[in-house]
Amino acid sequence: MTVESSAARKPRRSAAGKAGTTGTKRTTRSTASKSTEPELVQLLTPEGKRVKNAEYDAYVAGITPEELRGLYRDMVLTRRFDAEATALQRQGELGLWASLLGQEAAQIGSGRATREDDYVFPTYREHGVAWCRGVDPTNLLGMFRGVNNGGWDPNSNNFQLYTIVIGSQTLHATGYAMGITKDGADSAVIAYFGDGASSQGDVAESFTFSAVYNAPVVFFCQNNQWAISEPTERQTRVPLYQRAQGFGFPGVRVDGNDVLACLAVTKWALERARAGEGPTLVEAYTYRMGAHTTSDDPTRYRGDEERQAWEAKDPILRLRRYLEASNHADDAFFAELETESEALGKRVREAVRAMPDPDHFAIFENAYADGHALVDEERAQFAAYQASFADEGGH
Ligand SMILES: Cc1ncc(C[n+]2csc(CCOP(=O)(O)OP(=O)(O)O)c2C)c(N)n1
Ligand SMILES: [Mg+2]
Repeated sequence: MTVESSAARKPRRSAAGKAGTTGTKRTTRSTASKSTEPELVQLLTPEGKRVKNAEYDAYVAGITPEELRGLYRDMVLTRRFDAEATALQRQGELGLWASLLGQEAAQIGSGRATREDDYVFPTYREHGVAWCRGVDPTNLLGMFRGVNNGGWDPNSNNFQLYTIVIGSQTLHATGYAMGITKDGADSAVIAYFGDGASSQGDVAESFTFSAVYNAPVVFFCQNNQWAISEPTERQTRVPLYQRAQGFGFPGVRVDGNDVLACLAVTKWALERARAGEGPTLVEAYTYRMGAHTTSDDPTRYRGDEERQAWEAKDPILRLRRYLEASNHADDAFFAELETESEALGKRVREAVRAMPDPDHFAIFENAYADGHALVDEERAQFAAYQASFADEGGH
């Protein structure tokens, strides 16, 4: 298998798509200033008003009230699950948790845009995308409890394991996307990463490779304004979506707190990929409402005013306003969802507490297929350490 063959690959379908393969005509303002409101694709205002968009309306034109309620349900249940996980960490049941609070629209919109046969490469924060892919939320918690090394079979839902090595999954996604074109597959790949990750060499390399090999991959960057304590200004002097232009593929900035816009833009980008038109960079402009992880204290590096400004753009609230104003959901729907949320919280709590502790020595078996002298030494050291606890009986 040579990489040259995919470079010569022709678009699999001749559909021209809506955009060329270069340029950033959708969103044109060029400023690194955070104080300037960025130009972005928006279909629902923070007040829940539907606004027309000539380029992207078509991608959500057929959406039914039931599907809109479904998006709302996805976001509410994801937020509930996330809150439960944060609480479980505080209660000592999890070692760590990375909350997605505030990013529900970016994740549910993009996640629901994927097709079953598409393949998803997440970071460690994509709990909403996992939900859309059908990964049971309780499975996300094993690694954070320290009882397993992942928690789900990536190929069951085409949802890779969480990746902590910042940006590395964009290379995995690119390689995978180059591979599926050789298989003649008509599916696409989506790689999630953050604003901080955009500074990693891996991300730049994946942009180069995917562009020159015309790989069917969507780079979905959730710009949540922070990389732990570093603001986006420390990552880039231009809006992130504009980076794509230099690599020769389109970049779009979408309102990451608008689930409809995220759905529409991601559908467009995935369709481009499937049609053989190569990669797209989607920058979902959003906000990390909580701490980076439960080990972080954001009050040390950012003020309350910023959070308050973003609370007014809450992704769940704006869809609720739209559903209510358009009579697409009644009180009974919201009440039932509240009951369902509570049941989910309870199920997650119980599942976590029931997770069996792993064999303490299993970790040594996962490093090398055929063993290694250094690992043998470390295993022996660990065994001696364990044995030093008399009441533990050596384990
Ligand atoms: C290669 C690498 N460098 C550094 C880290 C430590 N680290 C963990 S999360 C993080 C910030 C990531 O920020 P961003 O990409 O914006 O994603 P977010 O956490 O905001 O979702 C860093 C530097 C890491 N995990 N991997
Ligand atoms: Mg970030």
